[in-house]
Amino acid sequence: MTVVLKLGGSVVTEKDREETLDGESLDAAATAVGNALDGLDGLIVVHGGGSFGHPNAAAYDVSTTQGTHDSNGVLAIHGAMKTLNTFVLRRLREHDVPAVPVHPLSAASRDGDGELTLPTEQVRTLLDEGFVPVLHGDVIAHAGEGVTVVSGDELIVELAQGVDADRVGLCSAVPGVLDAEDEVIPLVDEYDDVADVLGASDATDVTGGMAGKVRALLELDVEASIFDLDAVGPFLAGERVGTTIQ
Ligand code: IP8
Repeated sequence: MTVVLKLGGSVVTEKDREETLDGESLDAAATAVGNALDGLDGLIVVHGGGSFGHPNAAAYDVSTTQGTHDSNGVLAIHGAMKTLNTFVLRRLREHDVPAVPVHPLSAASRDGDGELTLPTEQVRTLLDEGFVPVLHGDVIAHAGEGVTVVSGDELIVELAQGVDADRVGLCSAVPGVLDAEDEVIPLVDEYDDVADVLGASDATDVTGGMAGKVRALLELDVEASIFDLDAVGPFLAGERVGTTIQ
C-alpha cells in the first residue's frame, strides 16, 4: 500500500505566530508515521506552509495565480519553506523514518494557463529505494508570472496520480469537513453539497483553506480523507477516519 500523507501547515506550525513550529504536534505526527511505516509499501509526506510559507507569500503578494519576479521574494518564501522542511525531516528522522527532502521549486512549473507539471520519476525511484520523500508547498516557476505558490494540496493530487497511490490523507487542524453544527461530514462526493459550510480560513492562507482542499481531493481517482492529528495513526493503519472524499 502506497500512501500520500499531507501534514497541514496549521498542524505542524503555530498558525498565528510567524515562523513558529508546533513542535508537540509535529512530534505526535512523526511518532505516528514512525510506528506505521513497517505496514506500508511506500509513504510520501507533504507538508503545508503554515506560519512559515503563508506570511512570506502574503508579504510579496504571491498566491497560486498572482506571481512575482522579485528574487528576494522567491528566496524569502522558498527559504522559509526549506527551514520548515528541515524541522519536519529532523522530527521524522528522530522516529527512524528514512525521510529525504524533495523541493518543488527545483522540479515543478506552471504553464501560461497556470497548469501545474510536477515530474514524479525521482519520487517514484526514491520510494522504490526505501526512502520517504518529503515535499512541501513552495514557489515554482510560472510562465508569464515569474513564480507563484504551489500548495501542498496541489502536490498531493499530482503525486497520488504520479505514483499511483492507494490512499491519500490530509491531516488538518479539524477532524474533517464540518457541517453547520460542527459535526464531521463522513462522506463528500459533490462540492456543491458542502459549498455552504466551507468557510474562510482563520489565518493568512494564500491557497484556499478547506474549500481548496476539498476541491483538490475531489479531482483524485483514489479515495482521500481529511482528519486531524489524533487520526494519523489510525489512517496509516488502514482505518476510515474523518471525512472521506471520493
Ligand atoms: O499550506 C503553501 O502550501 P499550503 C506554501 O499547503 C506557501 O497551501 C509557500 C505558502
